Amino acid sequence: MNKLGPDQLYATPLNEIVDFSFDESVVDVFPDMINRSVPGYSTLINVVGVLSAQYAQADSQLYDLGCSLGAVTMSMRRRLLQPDCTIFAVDNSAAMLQRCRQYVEDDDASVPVEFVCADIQDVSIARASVVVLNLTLQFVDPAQRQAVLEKIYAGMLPGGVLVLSEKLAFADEQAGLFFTEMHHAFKKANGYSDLEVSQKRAALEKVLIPETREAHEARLRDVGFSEVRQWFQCLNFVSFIAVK
Ligand code: GEK
Repeated sequence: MNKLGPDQLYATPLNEIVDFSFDESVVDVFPDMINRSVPGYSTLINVVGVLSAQYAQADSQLYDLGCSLGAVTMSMRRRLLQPDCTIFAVDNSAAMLQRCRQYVEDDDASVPVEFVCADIQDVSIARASVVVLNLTLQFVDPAQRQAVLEKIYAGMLPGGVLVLSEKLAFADEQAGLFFTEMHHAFKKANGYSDLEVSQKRAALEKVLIPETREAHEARLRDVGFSEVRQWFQCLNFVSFIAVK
């Protein structure tokens, strides 16, 4: 078993900040990184499992798109009560998916999990009762996001749900400044230095592109979802549930 460790990827000054990628160096520090960087992450993971159990349908498929180390997959898997379901854990980082597979196989829940190393833009979705995009759509080219959601919608069963969690941008400048400052304070309270926060921000600048709440809600409705609700917010991180 590989050892997990503290996230120190940006702790020393770097000559050049390259675009962030989910490579081998990130895998070992990922749980520490995401817990210290995303306010409310553990609540998100726990409640996504609860929501999934409510909406999962017998003999259907559940998708964890951008699964990283499988936190959502495990939360869904442990709570699922409906028979004959399969969970698809999808990520385009081979390093992430390999470790995810190891964790899921070490877990003793019984729902079958299929591991798919692919871009979520290319993966096919079928007979889906639950699809989760937990902090993943924000890494997809904004011009491709509508097509990804349309493909997901088309592969969902009536009454199925999409759970979409994202970092938010704000149209209002004051709100944007407030949430940026508070998110920075959250990271500092979790032990990151100013240098770490600023180097990480530079590495993510072209890679993680947040959109506003209004843009997300409008796109989900445009794609066809009949009910769209925001069920979670902690600082500048939100989650929506959209029902087909
Ligand atoms: C969690 N959901 O712990 N196709 C497939 N995977 C992708 C793509 C893509 N186009 N783009 C990014 N990824 C997880 C957290 S992390 C969020 C999700 C974060 C993958 C990427 O490899 C990474 O594993 C994940 O999406 C984003 O609940 O680190 O801020």
